[in-house]
Amino acid sequence: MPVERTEHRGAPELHKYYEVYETIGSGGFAKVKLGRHILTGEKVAIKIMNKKDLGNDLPRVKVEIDAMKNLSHQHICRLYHVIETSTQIFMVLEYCPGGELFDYIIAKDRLSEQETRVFFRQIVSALAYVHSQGYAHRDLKPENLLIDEDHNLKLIDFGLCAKPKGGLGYELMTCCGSPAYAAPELIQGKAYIGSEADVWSMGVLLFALLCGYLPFDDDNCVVLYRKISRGRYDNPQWLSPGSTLLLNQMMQVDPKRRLTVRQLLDHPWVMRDYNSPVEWCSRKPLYHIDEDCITEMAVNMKRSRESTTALVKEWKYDQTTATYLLLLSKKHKGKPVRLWPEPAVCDDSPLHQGLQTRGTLHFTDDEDAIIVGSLDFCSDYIDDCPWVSPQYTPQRVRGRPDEVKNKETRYVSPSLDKRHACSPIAERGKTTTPHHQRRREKDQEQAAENKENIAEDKGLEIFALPPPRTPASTKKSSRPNKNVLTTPNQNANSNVNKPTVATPKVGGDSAPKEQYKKKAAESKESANMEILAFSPERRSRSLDMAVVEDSGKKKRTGKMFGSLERGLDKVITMLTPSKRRAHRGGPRKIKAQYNVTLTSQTNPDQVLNQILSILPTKNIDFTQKGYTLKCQTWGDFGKVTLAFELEVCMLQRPEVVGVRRQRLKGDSWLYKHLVEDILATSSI
Ligand code: H91
Repeated sequence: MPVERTEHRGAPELHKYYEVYETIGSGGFAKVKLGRHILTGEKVAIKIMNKKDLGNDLPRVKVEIDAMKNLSHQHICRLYHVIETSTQIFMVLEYCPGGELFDYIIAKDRLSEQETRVFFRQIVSALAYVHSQGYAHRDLKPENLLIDEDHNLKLIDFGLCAKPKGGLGYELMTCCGSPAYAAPELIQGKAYIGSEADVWSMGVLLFALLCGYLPFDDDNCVVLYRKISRGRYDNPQWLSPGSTLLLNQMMQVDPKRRLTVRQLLDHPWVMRDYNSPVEWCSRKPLYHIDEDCITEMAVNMKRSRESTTALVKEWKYDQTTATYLLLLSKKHKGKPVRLWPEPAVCDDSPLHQGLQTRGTLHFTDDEDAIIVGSLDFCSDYIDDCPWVSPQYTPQRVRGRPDEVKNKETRYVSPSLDKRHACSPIAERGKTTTPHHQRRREKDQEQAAENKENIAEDKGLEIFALPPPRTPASTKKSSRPNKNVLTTPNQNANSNVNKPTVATPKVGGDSAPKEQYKKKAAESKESANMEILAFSPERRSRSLDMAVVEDSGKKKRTGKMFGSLERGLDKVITMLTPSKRRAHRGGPRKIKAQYNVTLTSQTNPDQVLNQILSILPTKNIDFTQKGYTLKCQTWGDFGKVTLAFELEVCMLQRPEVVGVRRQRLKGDSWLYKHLVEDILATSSI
């Protein structure tokens, strides 16, 4: 059976060490997939780039890789491994299940001053460190800050960063970054100091956190540039005098009058509730080698501790680096510092072999996939973003279809793994010794305790559900004007003036964070309850919620790292036609979280048709697969400006239709406005 070709096919080096799952996002010429490092069992994000597609952007990737190798900080996404083939580059990165800060902001409309402060201190911490290492980031925006499983921020995308040879005090010339966040001196083409430009962007970012929209915004670039150059923006009335002052000090047109990051560290606004300056030093310095990790690796590699240490210290960003850093990360999370003690299959050293008896998908040279273990969501693996894949020829659907179509075009067939002929599926399972099995089971139990359920991790559980949307945003509207949607929402942040954060412990940045985590959980519960109480009118506009698929449906919620043996059975079952057909009948059943807009309707086909009739009026191209619409908008030069998915789905409680949305490509704010517009005009 044919399967869709994916970019990482024919990258044995990657599949040797990682299980590769579904696409979780894309950025520029990169596609990001969820993966698992086989030896440690840790989840990772794999950024996949095709050298051919990169073209002139290839140097940017090199810049990013070099920077990320040098930067090791609690608020910077960690690079673990770089794999380069003749055609592709894979960057294996720290996995941040919370997704982008941008989505978090728009799901909540805007953040309270207290929550903003928690995040802002982390941003200041990351930037102070980046600058201390001689770099300027130059592309600071909420899309480039990810939320990890502990609700901490991690800075990403160092492709535009600069390290002036003579130090950060030296001027730069290249104008880069996102215009809305760019400093006046940068857009005017003047020479500028990277760190000063970063402070401006941090000001714009701070404004976006506190307000939920941008201080300088316009569809017309010339007008936007003029607004930025003047540096004038409106302060909404809900901003406290302290916030207004700080924003003003950061968004000073004259860079010399702007605050410096050093000044931000102990700024009164930043210190409020903490009474301590931001800690910016790295808590993860690479020069400190962890003995526990070395011991575990030495045992696994059958090497001495000394030679293992020497190997780690080479920092080659290979399997050794990845194994060490991921073991260290396990240790920091309180998990056992343990590697999977797999028996060697084809090689003496499992560390260098990486091939495991557990679930993984391997591809043979003739492009057929073979399933070698447990994956509850292996169908997700092939469920890629079609337009990113050059081989995919979508059937473009225009206008209003009469019926819901469901074309299942991709299929994974179990076949013999030719490449690893020495370890066919069944035998692999058996090669595990009882000792290994026991240890693995124990680890799996522990992993389960540690909430290793992938469905929970996919950015779904750690988020606070948004507070009920304010009348301004819940109101049905057919206004196509994006400005209306970005109009400052006067009431959204009801807790701005009601501080809920007690004075934290001195000396830590995470002090009020704990309370936010708690609040997040509470808010999630209360928001879930609240849906029931919403009027249909309010429900339809109310929640931007993410999706957890109905646990009854196996697709995404199965414990990915559960029993191998059971998993193998499931894979086979899952691929049987009957099971797939069962899925075909109607829309997916999901649990409402965020990234899902609830409607007041109960008929999914009606909702789908309403959306389908609106898309052409907004010049949105789309391909339809069942209840999922993969949408695209095009720019003047035939380039895709936005790509996103809308999926009509059924919610359980209340039993109404929801629309899940996911941005895949393009400007986040544009996407926010457009999707809100589609949903508002669809009168659902
Ligand atoms: N944007 C700028 O969508 C548009 C979950 C998710 C989880 C991730 C870890 C690392 C990266 C992305 C992750 C991620 C790009 C990562 C790191 C670096 C980098 C890039 C990605 C998107 C791409 C997908 C991202 C979010 C940002 C998700 N993503 N969901 N862990 O350069 Cl250093 Cl491109």
